[in-house]
Parts: sequence; structure tokens; C-alpha cells
Amino acid sequence: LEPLYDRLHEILPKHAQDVKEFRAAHGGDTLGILTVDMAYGGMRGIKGMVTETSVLDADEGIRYQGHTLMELQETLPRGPGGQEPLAEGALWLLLTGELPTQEQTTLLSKELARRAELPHHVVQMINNFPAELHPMAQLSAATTALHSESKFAKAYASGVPKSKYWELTLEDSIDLIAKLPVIASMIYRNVFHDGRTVGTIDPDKDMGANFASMLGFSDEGFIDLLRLYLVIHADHEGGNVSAHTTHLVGSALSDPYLAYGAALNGLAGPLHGLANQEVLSWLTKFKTRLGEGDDWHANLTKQRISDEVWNTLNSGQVIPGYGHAVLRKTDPRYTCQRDFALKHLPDSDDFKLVSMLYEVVPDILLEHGKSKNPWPNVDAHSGILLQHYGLTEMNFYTVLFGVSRAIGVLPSLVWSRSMGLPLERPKSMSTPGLKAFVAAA
Ligand code: AMX
Repeated sequence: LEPLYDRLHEILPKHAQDVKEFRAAHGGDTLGILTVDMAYGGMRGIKGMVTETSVLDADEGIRYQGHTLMELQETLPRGPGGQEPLAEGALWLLLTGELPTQEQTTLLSKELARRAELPHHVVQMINNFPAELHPMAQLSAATTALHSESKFAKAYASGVPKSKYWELTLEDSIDLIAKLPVIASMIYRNVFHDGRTVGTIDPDKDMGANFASMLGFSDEGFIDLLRLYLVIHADHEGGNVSAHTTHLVGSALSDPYLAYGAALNGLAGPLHGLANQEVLSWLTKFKTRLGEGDDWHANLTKQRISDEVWNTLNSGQVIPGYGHAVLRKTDPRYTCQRDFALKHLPDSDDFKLVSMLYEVVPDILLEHGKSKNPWPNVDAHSGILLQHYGLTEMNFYTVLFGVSRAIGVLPSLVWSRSMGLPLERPKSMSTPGLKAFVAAA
């Protein structure tokens, strides 16, 4: 990985120096007003942390190091015979801020393949998990157990200087990104199949192709979908639960395995990554109510959708896959997947259902009057694409998200360590304290 190390040795120390000078000149400038509602309201809108890898605009969506997802679909290197960008390319971009060449992307593919092997105790641990344990709990536990491999933790214990932290964080991050598809595939084969390994890692193939093969899929369309999936779920700036958890836990100098294990537990929540499973579960129940077996689509009307959505809302539940804490327009990650569906499965009944929901749900959420954003997010679409290619086990969907998210938040951890960002420790207040503060103001 010399070319990557060389670039990072040029880029990151220069950036850290730039930040130092910026802080010396503007460290005392204010970033906005804090209100009592913000303190109670999950800190929405507070500009309180720095994430260099990506920035989310409420209307436009995410940009990875300045590039929109639509741009990256055009500019990142693609897999052989495929039309979708490679996750390794996104990884290079998020780490360096530079669009990679094909050669640089291939270098990362080979390196990830080389580092994929799991230690014996983690293999044993995964094979001993009961099939009833949710795949996300298995993924997080196995990730945490990889702590045994941490080069960061070992070097820290032997007194490595702070200036080297980012290099060790990078080593662990690349190792972990390489191992996650293997862990995920083992969990998939154990929980939903006979537990036997199917595909093995081919060092001449990309991450998406190897991951698909280990899951047991060879369809070129599925491989390309997985490549797209791995790219679009990788990063969503710093405040979302999984990114923020990685940053927070990493700020205690817990190594990347411990930090990302914690993040996966957050991703497993229904308001965050588990929403992709929740969407499919909602759709499946709705289809059952519409008709027996495959007959449901004959009874599908906008009125039936509207009734179902109102029933869900009136029973106090959220419509999974809709709304967002920051976005105020349709999530471009939804649009990327919709475009994929229009290209590859335009006649799918499930796609028609998801498209009809897109026409019906936003108006209902507006009329309902609670959600600040009535538009679909990334999770509204992913499930039906996976169903189309035969990955039907919805309890597994968030694991795919978990493999992808590492590609964004771990590079962010590398940037944080290179800037020497400190332990995160915001001030909290009690309600009597807030009342006294407001009274005295
Ligand atoms: N259906 C029904 N009600 C919704 C809603 C939805 N899809 N989205 C928001 N609301 C409600 C909230 O529950 C809240 O109600 P409350 O005042 O009774 O608590 C009110 O609208 C205001 O919420 P908000 O400010 O618009 O959203 P938020 O920032 O608090 O939460 C999110 C954002 C994503 C958790 C929320 O929109 C939601 O629960 N969506 C459904 C779950 C989902 O799709 N999550 C995935 C998000 C993407 C991801 O992280 N993978």
C-alpha cells in the first residue's frame, strides 16, 4: 500500500497544520446560537464537531470529499463488466480527498483481499453464535472481538508517540474493512443456510464481487448492486448515530475495532440502520393483507396504500424509510437505487409498490403534520432490490449497511487522529440547571 501511505503522509500532516493555523486565527469565532430546544432535541442543528470525509446538505444530500453520489457513479472506477462504482475507489477518495485511478483502486482491492483472513477465535465465536441471535448483534460482537488484532492498541500500550496514531488507526481500519465481508458472509451462511463456506476471496476481484461470492451469489446484476450499495451507504457526515459513535468511542483512543463495534450497535437501531429491515417487514405485512401469495399486486391501489399508511401512523408507529434528521428532500441514495431499479427491474411488482409509496406517502406525512421531512431515505428502497436478486432474508439487511458504513467512518477516524482531535466531552445540563441558567440570563 506504499502509494496510499505516501499520499497520506503528504496530505494529512499538511491538513493538520492548516487546521492549527485556522484555529490560531479563528478559534474564538462563534458558530451559531444554542437554544434550550437544541439541548432537549437530540442536538439537531448544533455545529459541534468536525468530520472531514463528507458533508450533508439538507436539500442536495451527501457529498464525499466534495463529490455528490451521482458524480461518483460517473467518476469512480468500475468493476469489470459492471456499471456501478467500486467501494475501494470510494475508500481511497474518503481517505485522501482525491479521486483514485483504476490502478490505485486495484491496489486497494488486492490489499483488502490479502488482509481478509479472520483469527481462529473469531471464526469459532461466529460459529458458536445461536442462529436466533440477530445478525447485527453477531456482527458487532465479532468486530469487537477483533480487538485482539489491533495494531493501534498494541502500539499504544508500548508508548507510541501521538504523531503515529493515525498511521496505526489506518492499519487497523484497512484490516477491519477487509475482514467485515468475511464476517458478514459467515453470519449469513450460518443463520440462513447450512453454515458451509461457498465462495472464497479471489485476489484479482474487487470487494463487491468477492463479498457477493462469499454470500453465495454469482449474478452479475447482484454483484453490481452490491458495489453500488457499498458505495452509497458508506458515509453520511459525522452526526448520525453510527458515525458519531465511531468518533466518540475513538476519541477515547479505543482502537478502531472497539469504536466500530460500538457504532454497529447504534446502526442496529430501528430509527437508524435497522430501518431497511423494518421497511421490508412493513411491505411484507402490507402485501399479505392485500392478497394471498403473488396475488397481492392485483389489489394494489393508491387508496389501499393510503389506508395502510394512515393505519400505521394512527397506531403511533413511524413509516419506516421516510423522514430524516437532516435531509429535507428525497435522499439521493434513494434516487441512485431507483435509477438502478429502472434499469434492471422496471417490471418488478415490488418496485412498482415502492414507486407507488413514493407517490402517496409524502402527502400523507405532510397532512399528518409531524415529520419535518416527508421524503424517502436510503432505506425505503434497498430491500426490494436485494429481494429481486434472491437475498430475501431481511434480518440480514442491516449487516450489509454495517459492512459499507466502515468504508466512511473509519477513514474519518484516521483524519481525526491525524488532526489530534481530543476526547469528546460536551457539557450536559440538568433541567433545574437549565432553568436557573435561563432565569439568570
Ligand atoms: N413516520 C411517522 N412519523 C415520523 C416519521 C415517519 N417516517 N419521521 C418523523 N416522524 C415524526 C417523529 O417521530 C417525530 O414525532 P414526535 O414529535 O411524536 O416524536 C416528529 O415526526 C418530528 O420528527 P423529525 O424532526 O421530522 O425527525 P427526527 O429528526 O426526530 O427523526 C428519523 C428522524 C429518521 C428518526 C425519523 O424521520 C423516523 O423515525 N423515520 C422512520 C425510520 C427511518 O426511516 N429511519 C432511517 C433513517 C436513515 C438512516 O439512518 N438509515
